[in-house]
Amino acid sequence: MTFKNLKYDVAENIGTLTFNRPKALNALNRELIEELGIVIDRIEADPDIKVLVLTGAGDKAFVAGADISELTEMNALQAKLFSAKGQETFSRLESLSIPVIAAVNGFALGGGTEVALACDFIYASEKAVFGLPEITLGLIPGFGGTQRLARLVGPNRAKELIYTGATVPAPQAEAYGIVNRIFAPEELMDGVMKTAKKMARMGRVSVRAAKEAVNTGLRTDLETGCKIENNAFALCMASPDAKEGTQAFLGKRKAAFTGTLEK
Ligand code: CO8
Repeated sequence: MTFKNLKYDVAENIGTLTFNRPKALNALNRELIEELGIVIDRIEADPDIKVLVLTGAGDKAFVAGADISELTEMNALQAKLFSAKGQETFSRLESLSIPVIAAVNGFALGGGTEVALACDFIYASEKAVFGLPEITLGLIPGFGGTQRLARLVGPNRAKELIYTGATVPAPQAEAYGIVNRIFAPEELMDGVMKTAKKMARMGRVSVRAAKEAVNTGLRTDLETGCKIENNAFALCMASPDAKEGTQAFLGKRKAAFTGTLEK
């Protein structure tokens, strides 16, 4: 299937989704959000995809936000529906059962920072710039940015960034805990793929359980989170991959995970 605003490629069990509107710095229009939803459906239905990578076409931007020319055409109700659609789609991205890495290769502003925050973690080029500049347009973030940024960096830092619309270069974003690792621009995708391949070799059941334990646990108190972890641990223990992983360790060989559950 081909898309108008995205590219989606698969190699070695890794899906790469490229926001592909370089003339508009990959800004998110309604059609692109629809297409993103279709790719998410496809990934959920494909057990061969073990990791998803998100990046932007061209060498300037990851995503420069929601498409401002489209926003100006919307009334309040249409904007509310678009915000809800984006929030829902980014939440589905966040809840994908596989790891998702944002490879931020340039500007990630507004909706660009918001989609990156819905990924499991962010690797960035030295040229990357983050920020939620919606306030400078008389708006606020509408794709989950007020919520995810505050949870990630704490409310005080998030409020400062959101109220001023300040942009944050990659090293500062790393210091804030928004970015895990920074690379020279030409080394970003290699660095991302190295980590993606490492994760793709792990067992699907335990990767999924780990992601669910962290994500669901963060939405609750520590005691309940530990209970979630405890149940997820038991599920892993019942999987063929746990037998394989532990026996491979004892046999001093490399584990060959199948990612299956016993019937
Ligand atoms: N939307 C539409 N077009 C854009 C966008 C955008 N967000 N960003 C850039 N473009 C276009 C420019 O209009 C320009 O087009 P053209 O060549 O036809 O004039 C082209 O991309 C190149 O951009 P610039 O010439 O501006 O490039 P610069 O290198 O001078 O500047 C910047 C790069 C700094 C990234 C600059 O383009 C910029 O500030 N962009 C806007 C950033 C921004 O404000 N983003 C937030 C948007 S609002 C948002 O994300 C809200 C999300 C929640 C929505 C909720 C639903 C209602």
